[in-house]
Amino acid sequence: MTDEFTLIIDGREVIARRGMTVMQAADSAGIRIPRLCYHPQLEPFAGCRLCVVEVEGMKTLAASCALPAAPGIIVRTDGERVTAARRLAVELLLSDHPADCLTCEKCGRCELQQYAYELGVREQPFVGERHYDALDDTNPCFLREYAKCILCGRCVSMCHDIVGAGAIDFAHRGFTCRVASPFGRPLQETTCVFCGQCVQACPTGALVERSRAGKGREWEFSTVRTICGYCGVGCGLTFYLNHGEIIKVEGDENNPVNRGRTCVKGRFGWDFLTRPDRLTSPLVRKDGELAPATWDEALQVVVSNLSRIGSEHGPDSLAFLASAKCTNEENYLMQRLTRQVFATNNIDHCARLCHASTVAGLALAFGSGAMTNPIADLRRAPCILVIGSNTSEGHPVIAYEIKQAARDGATLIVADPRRIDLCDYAAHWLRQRPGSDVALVNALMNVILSEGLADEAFIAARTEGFDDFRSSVTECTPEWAEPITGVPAEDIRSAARAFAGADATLRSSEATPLRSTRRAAIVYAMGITQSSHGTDNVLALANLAMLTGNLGKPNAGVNPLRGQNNVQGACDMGALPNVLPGYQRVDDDALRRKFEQAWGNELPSQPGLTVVEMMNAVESGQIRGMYIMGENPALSDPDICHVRKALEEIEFLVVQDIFLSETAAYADVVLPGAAFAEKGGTFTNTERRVQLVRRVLSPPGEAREDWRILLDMARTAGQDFGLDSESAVFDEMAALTPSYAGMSPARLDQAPLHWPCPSPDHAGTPILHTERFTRGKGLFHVVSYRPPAEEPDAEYPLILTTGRILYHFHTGTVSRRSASLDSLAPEGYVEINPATAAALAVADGERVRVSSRRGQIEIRCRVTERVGREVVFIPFHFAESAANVLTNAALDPQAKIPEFKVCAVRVEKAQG
Ligand SMILES: Nc1nc2c(c(=O)[nH]1)N[C@H]1C(S)=C(S)[C@@H](COP(=O)(O)OP(=O)(O)OC[C@H]3O[C@@H](n4cnc5c(=O)[nH]c(N)nc54)[C@H](O)[C@@H]3O)O[C@H]1N2
Ligand SMILES: Nc1nc2c(c(=O)[nH]1)N[C@H]1C(S)=C(S)[C@@H](COP(=O)(O)OP(=O)(O)OC[C@H]3O[C@@H](n4cnc5c(=O)[nH]c(N)nc54)[C@H](O)[C@@H]3O)O[C@H]1N2
Ligand SMILES: [Mo]
Repeated sequence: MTDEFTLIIDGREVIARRGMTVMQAADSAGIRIPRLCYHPQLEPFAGCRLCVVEVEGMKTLAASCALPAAPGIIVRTDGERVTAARRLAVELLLSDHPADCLTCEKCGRCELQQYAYELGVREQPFVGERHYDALDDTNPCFLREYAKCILCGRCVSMCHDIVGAGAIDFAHRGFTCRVASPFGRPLQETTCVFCGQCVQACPTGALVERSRAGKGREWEFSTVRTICGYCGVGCGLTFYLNHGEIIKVEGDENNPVNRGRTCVKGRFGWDFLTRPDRLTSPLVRKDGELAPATWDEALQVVVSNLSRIGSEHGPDSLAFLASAKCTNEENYLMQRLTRQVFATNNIDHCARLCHASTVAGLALAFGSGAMTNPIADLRRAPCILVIGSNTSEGHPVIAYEIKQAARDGATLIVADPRRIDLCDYAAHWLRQRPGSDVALVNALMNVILSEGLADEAFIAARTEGFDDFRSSVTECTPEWAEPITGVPAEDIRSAARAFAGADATLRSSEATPLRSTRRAAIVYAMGITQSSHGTDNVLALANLAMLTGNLGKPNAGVNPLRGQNNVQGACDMGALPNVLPGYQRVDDDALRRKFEQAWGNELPSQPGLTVVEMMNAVESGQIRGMYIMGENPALSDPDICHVRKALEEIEFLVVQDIFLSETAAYADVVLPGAAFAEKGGTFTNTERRVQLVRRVLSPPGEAREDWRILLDMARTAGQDFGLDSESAVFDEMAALTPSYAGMSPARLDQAPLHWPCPSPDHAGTPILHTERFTRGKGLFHVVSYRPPAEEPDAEYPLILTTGRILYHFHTGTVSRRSASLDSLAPEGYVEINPATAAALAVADGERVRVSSRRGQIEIRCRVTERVGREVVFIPFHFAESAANVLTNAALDPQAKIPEFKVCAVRVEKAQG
């Protein structure tokens, strides 16, 4: 290749590429140059002087981390002069460094200690004034001891350049220079998001995880690499253990998804695993109370009750909820148990509350409903539209990529009713009224069409249905959309131009050669899907991507961010009422027969009920027995007063969980499962990447892996599946699921793979629809704006929208049991705009009553500009102020997803 050249390092010929530094060239040749301030993910800081090298013809030594490699130069990385300079650098650092290596937490992993050892620096030769900063232990995640800080700047760069939090910086100059938060305030009072990237990057003992303190020396630890159990990003984590105890967690630098980064939950939110209130034995209700029982007894009680109900009232009187927290293997077994042993298709899971509209909408438009492009594509996308995704809180590690892209010149468009963190990086922020997305997106497309910005070639070659679609948006001018969405018409116009690549001012093609000005990626999540018109919203976004030719290519696509750690996998595994694994329809005789032959039973052919329909069917007496694995509908479903009534009334309920959840409290039998870190198997992340999960700990007490429980259950019911391990389950599943057919646990142990991966020699498919759509041509749909199911009126004048915060996960069963997460966000709240608060005469921090047609809660109010005047927001994580007491169970007609994002409420000052 033309941009390759050679240079000489330590007498060896080394091949380098244009743009490499001398340090990178040396690294690639296996020549190790010492370094302290350098970090491979960061811009060179060139402050520590440890990486100095001698270059022939240069008078002074040069910092190799910042020195461009050039053809023919002759470099020496060792020798007396270089060593003396390095030794001096280390001596100077040590002169102001506590010599407490023996008791320092980083002993054995401290890079300064290592270089002192290598360079033979035995004592502190310079005696002078020293820093004696007190230990700062004011935050729940990590300790800060700045006397040990060597000002390498890695933590500061991580915080600014990678995470975009900007919570710490260098303060003062000269001797008093130190890393500090603004005005030295506790980190909780800054923009810190407690991701801990600073801790992972720190080369000395200045930053140390709290959990690690006093727990042993680095060389005593063993490590296990696995995948995070929180959200759908699927970050690789490295667990450090000492004698079976978790000491700390770091981001796995070798995982291609996160490359060492994490959010606060992945890094610090794992202590729920060893809480004393974990379920450790099966419980069976006797005389009204849940009492410990043996596994044999519990399994017997479950099977005899479910079988009895099934034979008395028919198999469709039973319903099963699988779990997006569980592995692919477990979800595969759950649907096999449901269909084969209990002979019903009444199986569903939380994807119904989440991306059911994505699965339905994208299947209609493209033929398959998943993220079209990999996460890494966002980093080089010239334009990104984030609509209805609070990425910084829901998918933080993806937000790091988006923020870096924006800093590098990508045009970020945010469409969200709330002023979310990403608005700070956005060139355009469209604050639409909740529930008005179809009007907004149709208006964007109206502008693109009327200004001639559509990708005609793509439309002609790759799509159908365009003409009807085109005429359907001719009336949808920005002026038409303005009163519906609340977004000024001119803002819609400029965002549309930006999305279609017609604002070519910002691009820096030099720095990012992959960029083409016409590409744009769409990122969306619950703001789009959780609507009674969720499928229409998704179809509108699919139209927008096709209209601008943004499919089947890098740095573009329609990217629904999947929520739970394995919600993509639970859908792939057929934990859905209408499809078997691999989206093979239950009512397609040929496909169903394939499974009947493999399993040896006849299978039901009628699609079953969805989550909310199941709860309604309990009320009407149609569903009498229910088996819930790893879901907490008593808190997560809409209109929970109604759900709880159903759970109370149901004849027989089994809950398989790791804690006694709000739902488990209603159960007749509770089965103790194992958490993500206590089992093997696979998770499929939001970008369709299938990754191996590895066991870090043993399940507590008598708790069992969910897959084992499901196999035991089938056996108790007289059907031995003949499977005895996670990998045996995977192999059976892969043989029946074309998109996973080329995968095996052994292959995944080498590297994760994106589905579809149809054969063992197939490399996986990071980008979908490159040559053709799954359905052949992409299909444009006509979608018209319709208002939400419930609109504000005189009695309930405000719009409630609900969602997430960074520190908690869903119903809080795990995150609220993590000491650090709980301490960072101990209480629920309602966000109210200052003008609205003033009109209601409520002040920040006061308790208010929020009521809807379904119920009322009391909650503290947070007065903030994040929401507009007519909108209030409540995070749904807090059982004591549960948002879902208020929400509306109105469903999207196609996807059956409930309208979590819009209902009408009233807010009043709480009495007394
Ligand atoms: N910390 C944390 N992370 C999580 C989770 C968690 O519980 N906690 N859950 C995971 C799961 S399962 C999921 S599904 C994802 C969800 O991730 P997100 O979808 O990003 O999270 P939400 O907070 O539900 O809502 C996203 C945004 O939708 C906006 N919104 C509200 N109404 C509308 C509307 O009508 N239109 C538009 N366009 N936007 C609207 C809200 O203001 C909010 O900013 O997060 C995953 N990650
Ligand atoms: N108001 C409102 N409501 C919402 C939403 C919203 O935005 N607003 N979002 C909706 C969305 S997108 C989703 S995905 C749902 C989530 O709804 P759910 O899935 O019901 O919520 P989770 O709290 O994640 O429940 C998971 C349960 O599994 C247990 N668990 C964890 N790991 C394991 C395991 O390995 N094995 C077993 N057996 N159990 C385990 C946990 O203790 C917990 O009880 O909530 C929905 N509800
Ligand atoms: Mo979700």
